[in-house]
Formats: sequence, structure tokens, C-alpha cells
Amino acid sequence: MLDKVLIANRGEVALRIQRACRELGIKTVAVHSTADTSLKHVLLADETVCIGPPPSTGSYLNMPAIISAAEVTDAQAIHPGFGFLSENADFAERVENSGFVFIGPPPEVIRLMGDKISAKDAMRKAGVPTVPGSDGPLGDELEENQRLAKDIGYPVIIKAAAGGGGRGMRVVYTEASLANAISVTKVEARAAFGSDVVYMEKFLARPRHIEFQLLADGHGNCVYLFERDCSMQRRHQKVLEEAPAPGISEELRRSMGERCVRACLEVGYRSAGTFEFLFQDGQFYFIEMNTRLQVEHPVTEMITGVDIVREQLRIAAGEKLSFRQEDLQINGHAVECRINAEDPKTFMPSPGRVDLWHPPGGPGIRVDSHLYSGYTVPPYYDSMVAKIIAHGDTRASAIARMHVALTEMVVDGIKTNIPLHLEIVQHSAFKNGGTDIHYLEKRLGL
Ligand code: MV4
Repeated sequence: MLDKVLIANRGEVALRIQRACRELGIKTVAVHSTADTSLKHVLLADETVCIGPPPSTGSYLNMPAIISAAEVTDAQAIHPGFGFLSENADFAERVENSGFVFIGPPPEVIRLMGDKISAKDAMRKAGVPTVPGSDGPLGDELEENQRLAKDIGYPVIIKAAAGGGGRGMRVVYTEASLANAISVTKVEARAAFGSDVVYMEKFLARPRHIEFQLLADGHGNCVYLFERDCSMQRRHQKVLEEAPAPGISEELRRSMGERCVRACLEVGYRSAGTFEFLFQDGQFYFIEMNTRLQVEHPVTEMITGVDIVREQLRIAAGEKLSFRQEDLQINGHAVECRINAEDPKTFMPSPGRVDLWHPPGGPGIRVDSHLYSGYTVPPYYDSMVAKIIAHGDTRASAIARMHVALTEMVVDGIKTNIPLHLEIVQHSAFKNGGTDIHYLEKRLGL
């Protein structure tokens, strides 16, 4: 096993990684900015290194500072968590070239999946269904692009190859607006990502966002941990997630899971990874792969009993997966609410001192949070401060437990989106299951 792991992240996920390390007897190094000396995992760490000023560009994105911290503390491995440097192939490469283990997939695979065209190409070749589209970068010939769009059928969507997560996209409804849409997307993509490579897809009007969780070791073993429904989102920020996805047949689940496993083995995947799909009219269409641990991983852990972070650590240490696909089954249903320090009506961030923190509890309730009474939420980072996960035998019981948890928890001193979550879990469309990606924004009248 590993002896010491550096956690290159902050907040809730840093604490989550630290807990998994401590369970395995692994020492932890917490790196933090000058604004984060009071973070819970920093206070609990075996060693701490201050790596820079509050803005993340100088600290949590500062590759030399993080690698130096690993050197001076003699850590063996670096866990990037999510966000920050977690999907940066150059960082993974620099970590490995400095003699440390990157807790994630190989740098080449991160790079392959970072280019959305090459990712789609690899998936299509591995037998994973993708959204019909250009199957490659768009050229400069307008007539060629018009023919392509007509063949695909309007509306189409123009996406930046280096984009992802909702950045650098434009929907086109008519041939008259195609040329302008392509050139504007290219200009925006060059400014945002340094590459103006774009591609075209059929635009799906009301899909759900369903993703499959995968785990692969470095020894040719790979399993799927079923799927999550992440359709409840606002402006590409997920608000509530659940597992399994309502209304997916066992046969379709198995067929999709097996295709994802085959694709992982084909590209040489290792560690935890997620295949993102749009799901519409009973069909799955691959859009992107996430090569990191995800915020919503706990719902999968609750229905499978697998500790995904612990498996990542074991895999990084060179061990084999400790279970096979046949050992896995879905047990009940789980829902996660992301609790953000923000105004529930305007969504404006609401940092500040948490005067009182009473986490919810009881059967089936899990709380992943770095909050404590007296902690001050700094204004520099993501506003997510807690995740409440409710598990039950059925979807209805998981939702009922979540409702109780939301009513009993106390976060005094800052504003949170708990009122929004209370509204969602009581709404009939959500209770019925299967709402699409536009549901929340429409419901909020945004
Ligand atoms: C799409 C789409 C409809 N049709 N692609 C947005 C995030 C990025 N990962 C892909 N996205 C979308 N791609 C086609 N061909 C609609 C979206 C989309 C979306 C997808 C997942 C979750 C939330 C979303 C919100 C708006 C648009």
C-alpha cells in the first residue's frame, strides 16, 4: 500500500480523500492556500504545506508548488480530487515525471478524452453509441458544412473540441444562421481554450443526462458501477443527482455498462472514470468522458457498497480490483443534494462565518462536508459546502429520507440552497422521476 498521499484539493473532497487514506493507514499531506488554514482536512492532516495565495491560479492550480510540496514531504502519490488540476494531462505527466504516482488515469488517456472529437472517435470505434454528427473537425468549406448539417438534420449543435461541461457550444436551427454560428463558436473557442477546432452534432431537444461509473485497475480488470441520473441542473451546475437512473431496464443497463467496460479496456483506462450520455427516446448517446472522481460519486457508493476513493488508492498502489462484475448489484436507491453557500433565489454566492452547523442523521443518511460551527466559508472558491446523500430501499423512501434530512439540518450564518432542494424533493414531476435537463431552469422560470 501507499505510505503517504498528497491531497491536491480543498473542501469536502479533500476531506473525503483524507478519510479513505486514513482507513487504509496512509498518511496525508494537505496543501492549502493562505485562505484555507482552517479547513477541516488541513487541521486533521499529518503534514500541511501552504502553497500560495487565495486565488487558485497561485495555489490549487500552481503545479510547481504542489510538486515541490510532494518532494519536501516525501509523499508517494498525489490525488487531484475534482476540478482544479484533476483533468489536466500536463499536470498528470509532470507528477509522473517527478517520480510520483498520479491517482487517476494515465496522462495519454486524459489527453485523449480532453479532446472531445478524439474521445467520441475512440468510443464509436469501441462500440459505444455516440450522437450523430461530423465525426471529426469542421472544415472551412461552407457548402460542405451546410451539406453535413442537412444530412444530420436541423437543429444541430456546434461544439468546441477542447470544450466540455457546457462551455463553447452553439445551437443552430436554420441553414441561414449556420456560417455565423460556426465562426462565432470558433472565435470563442480560440479565446477560451486556445484551439478553434469545432465539430457538429445533432441537437437533442429534451434529453436526460445519465452517466455510467467505471473502475479499472492496471491489470486488465474493469467493472461498471451502474449509472447516475444528473439531469437536475442549472447552467451546467448539477444540483441533485441519483442512482440508479429511473426507468432504465436491466437489459439496457447491462448492455451499456458492458460497452463502457470494453471501451475502457480498449483505451487503456485505469482508476475511476465516467461515461457521460444524453438519453432521449430510449436511446443513449455518448457525449464526453470524465477522467476523474466526480462530485456525485457517493450515490453510486450507496447503491453498490463500493468505496470508490479507496479503490482509486488501491489501484494507484498497483493492486487489483477486489471484486468482479458478478459480485456487484444495485441495492436500493440513493439521492444526493449539493448544498451550496448561495442565495436560494438569486444564486449569488454567500460566503461567511457558519455560526451553527447541525448535520442531519438517521438511517440511510450520509453527510459529506467539511463544515463545522465557527468555520468561515472563504469567497474565493466553489460555493459547495456539503453533500447530503439519502439511501433507501426504494426511490420514494430515499426521497422521503432526504426530505426529513433537509428539514432538520441547520446551517446558520450563511445563506444556502436548502430551500431550493426542499422545493425540488416535494415537487410531483421530480417524485415521478425521469425529468430532463431543462426541467429545473423551466421550473425556476429562468
Ligand atoms: C448536447 C445537448 C444536446 N444535443 N449535445 C452541455 C454540457 C456538455 N457536456 C454537453 N452539453 C449538451 N450537449 C447535443 N448533441 C445538450 C447539452 C446540454 C446539457 C447536457 C448535459 C447536462 C446539462 C445540459 C444543459 C444544457 C445543454
